Amino acid sequence: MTMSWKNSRIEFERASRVIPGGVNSPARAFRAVHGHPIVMQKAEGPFLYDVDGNRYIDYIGSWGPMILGHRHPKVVSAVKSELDRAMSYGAPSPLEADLAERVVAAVPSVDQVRMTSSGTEAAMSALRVARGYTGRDFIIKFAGCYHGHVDSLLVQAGSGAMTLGTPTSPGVPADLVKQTLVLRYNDIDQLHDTFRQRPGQIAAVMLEPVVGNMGLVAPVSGFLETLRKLTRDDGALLIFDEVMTGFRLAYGGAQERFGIIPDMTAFGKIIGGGMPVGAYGGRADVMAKVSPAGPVYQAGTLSGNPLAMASGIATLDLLRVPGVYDRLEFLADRLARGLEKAAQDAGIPHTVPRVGSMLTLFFHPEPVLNVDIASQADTERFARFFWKMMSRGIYWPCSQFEALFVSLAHTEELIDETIAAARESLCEIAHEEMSPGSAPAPWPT
Ligand code: HOZ
Repeated sequence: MTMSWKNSRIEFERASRVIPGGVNSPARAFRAVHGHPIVMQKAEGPFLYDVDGNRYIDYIGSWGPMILGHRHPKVVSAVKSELDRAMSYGAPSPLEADLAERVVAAVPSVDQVRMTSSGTEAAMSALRVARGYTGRDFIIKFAGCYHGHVDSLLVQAGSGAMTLGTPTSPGVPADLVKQTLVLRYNDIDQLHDTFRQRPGQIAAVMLEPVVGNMGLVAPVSGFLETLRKLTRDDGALLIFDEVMTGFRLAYGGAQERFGIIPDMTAFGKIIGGGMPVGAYGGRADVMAKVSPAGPVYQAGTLSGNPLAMASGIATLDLLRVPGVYDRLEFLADRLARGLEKAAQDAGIPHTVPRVGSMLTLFFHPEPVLNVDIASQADTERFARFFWKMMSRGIYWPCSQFEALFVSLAHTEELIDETIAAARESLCEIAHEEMSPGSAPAPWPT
């Protein structure tokens, strides 16, 4: 367990002089685990390589997009051949319809789709279209769900905002947030109450149908069904944020897996295959409101960028190979069960929720149904575990409130190596906790 992170520290210090906090997104800052980020220089298949030459089995996959593993040869070759033609047109290219056709064919609720450059843009735009379509202003979101850094959605948000203790960010106008109603995830009674209290006022309910941003939290039976019924009866739109779950939990996303058809869907991550892409889509009559077909304005200089489209198309085509999702399910199940057994044997309170190839090892003994329960997890124990895994070459999400992503590049052997590392780490933690202060802090100081 002797891993040097000297060059990472030097690079991070250099970055910190010119970039706020040394990172271009707070979720990767490692603050909750008391260290500095590990700075990467190469990624290949299931592995990341840092600037000190250390290799890691990667369970973040760039926070979700790398479902095939890093640099799949067919994706690389698709991007390279597009690169020989153009980097950006600022004009339509056939690739945009090629990717849109794939999304429309795959996702049950989507008749039309508009490309953006990020998931944040997709969520933000879907919300504007929903308000434009319904002529209503109120929206419902759920505490602990994260939909990017959009003003009206950055309220009691999960992911980095929750990790860093700013779930509702300064800089978001109080007046704007008055139109955001924040409810408890999985609380069916509260949903009924809210729609009863505000009939005909709610433009949209936006949620992660399976949450990846407070750790992995699955919907309880009846939650999505109730949401569908209440929104439909009220004339509000149901928007699924499938930025993480789209093309991951099934080819048609969470909506295919759970059989619930929303009115609109936000995408990101996998549809760009690792390039900066988002998209939002939905029913034809709703999407008819989007400019220039309709009056709701939304735009983007790099939207539909040919390199990003080529990467997304190649990725989606590789995900259509029969057996792909069964394989992901098998690998992730093996990992979840192995982690559960390792924690149980070490006597560490835990729960390991999993849906498809997303999972979280929560240091909490009860099922995690919402952000209040997630917040009770032992984040200090998590921080110790995180660094013990890192020093064993396992790149784990740097917050208790993020999910692990299993890819098709992982193998049974790598999963078993990960479980063995977790077993050793958890046993060490159990031992150290019996004689507090006996072991040095596992994070780089
Ligand atoms: N949704 C991602 C993590 N939960 C975002 C990563 C980021 O904010 O950098």
